[in-house]
Amino acid sequence: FRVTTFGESHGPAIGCVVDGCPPGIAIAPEDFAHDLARRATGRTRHTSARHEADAIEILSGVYEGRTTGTPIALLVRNTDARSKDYDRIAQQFRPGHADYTYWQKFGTRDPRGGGRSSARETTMRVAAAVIAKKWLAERYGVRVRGHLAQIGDVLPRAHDWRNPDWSAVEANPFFWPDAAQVPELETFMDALRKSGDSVGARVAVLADGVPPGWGEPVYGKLDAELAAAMMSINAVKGVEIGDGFASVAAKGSEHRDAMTPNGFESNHAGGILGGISSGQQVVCSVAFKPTSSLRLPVDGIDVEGHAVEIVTTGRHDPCVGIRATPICEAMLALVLMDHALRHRAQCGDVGDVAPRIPA
Ligand code: EPS
Repeated sequence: FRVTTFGESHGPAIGCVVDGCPPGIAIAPEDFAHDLARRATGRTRHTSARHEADAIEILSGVYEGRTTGTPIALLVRNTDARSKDYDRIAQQFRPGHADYTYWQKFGTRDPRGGGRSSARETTMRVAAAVIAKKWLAERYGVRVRGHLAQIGDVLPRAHDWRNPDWSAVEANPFFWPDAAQVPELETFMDALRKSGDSVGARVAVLADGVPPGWGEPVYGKLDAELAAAMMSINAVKGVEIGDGFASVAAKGSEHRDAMTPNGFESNHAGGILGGISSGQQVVCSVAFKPTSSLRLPVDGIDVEGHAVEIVTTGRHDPCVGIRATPICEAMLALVLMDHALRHRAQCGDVGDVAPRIPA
């Protein structure tokens, strides 16, 4: 199961091609609307003001409402791409942005709205994962869900981050699990936006119902591929599986997850042992850096190497991590579907062995 995306933020369209999808999955353009709207800009004052309809066109791979097994091509047309500023941006490198490294690599770049390095690209990951989420849910009862677990230095108050109140998460623009805290976040974000600055965020993504056996023991470990998938999202600077970096300070006697005939007694490992799913909840948390495009001036250089003061105007997210919850869900679903198919191809039902303890 392989997904490639194409298109630039200010080009005519963005799209993806999904290869290796099983035939027979019922899919229609309307199925994409919910998750694309969760990720989109312009829906609340706390995200970029760019307004895109993000309407999916299915170009291939679906006939009479069902996948055919051939490549699925999905397209979204850009309708609100505008800037007065291409010439200036093309002459400067915005600190913290991919401008400089694209230039060093390619010797050229598409300066329109960040081109490929824009968060716009993630639209198509979310679109592709709508198919994966549907297949995983229908075939295996797997549910992939996420929420914001930290924004700047603000943490949710009392809550179990691996088992949050999901109805609260979906009822506010921050995907925040603590409903009572939402007014505080609104005030925090309003002040941040007015100051012209940005903050980072942590997204938690969880998959329930994953059977044991998905993953590979050495080269294609489930956790290795999850980490790579999350790190491939723009602005991601860290990924943890299970207890992640907190494992450093733990004793082995605390960290190992004791097993009983009735199930595991804990889940420090995050549902993956030796690169293979254990049947427990798959637990992943992802760190997003603060957006670098700010109207606050910063030292930079231009394409001739001269010092310049850089001020980025235009529409930007004060916290790109807010919109990242559906993106992280998407990457988790895509990796899980790939591994489900790989496991089936190699092992068939061999993995379905006794004893199997409950999740
Ligand atoms: C982005 C800047 C803004 C965002 C964009 C990401 O776009 P523009 O340059 O057109 O003002 O709106 O995100 C999206 C359009 C999207 O759909 O995610 C940036 O600099 O990365």
